[in-house]
Amino acid sequence: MPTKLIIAIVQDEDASRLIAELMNEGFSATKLATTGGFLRSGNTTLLVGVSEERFSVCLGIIEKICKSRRQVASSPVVMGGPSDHYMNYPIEVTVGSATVFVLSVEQFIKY
Ligand code: 2BA
Repeated sequence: MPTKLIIAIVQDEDASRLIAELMNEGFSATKLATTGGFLRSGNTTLLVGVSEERFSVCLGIIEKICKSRRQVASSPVVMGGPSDHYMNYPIEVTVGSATVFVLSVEQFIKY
């Protein structure tokens, strides 16, 4: 019975391996195709309902599989002057291995 909901935002490159490992270990997961607000590029959000006892196993798998990477993003800069001119310039950011939210499950119902 899931008592916690793990919402894990991971990089697309890690998503397939992560799902495969979670399935191997008997977890159920839902994969959502999502977009990061800052880079505006695709990432993957997984919803995983887990029991109290299996919670740390799931977190351990996420930590083991997901890797942080450097990515180049294009950031708009406002130029000076009377007109509203924008110029894009590349910036490098480190995208974390996984951003994880943990929520308590109030009810779990399957019809
Ligand atoms: P993005 O929003 O595309 O962000 C990608 C990376 O860009 C971030 O990696 C961070 O290194 C950098 N970044 C994000 N916002 C920034 C800002 N305002 N100024 C400068 N750099 C910024 P992570 O922090 O590892 O985040 C990876 C992805 O996880 C994010 O993709 C977003 O989809 C999600 N995320 C991270 N924190 C979140 C939060 N508090 N709420 C919801 N989603 C979050």
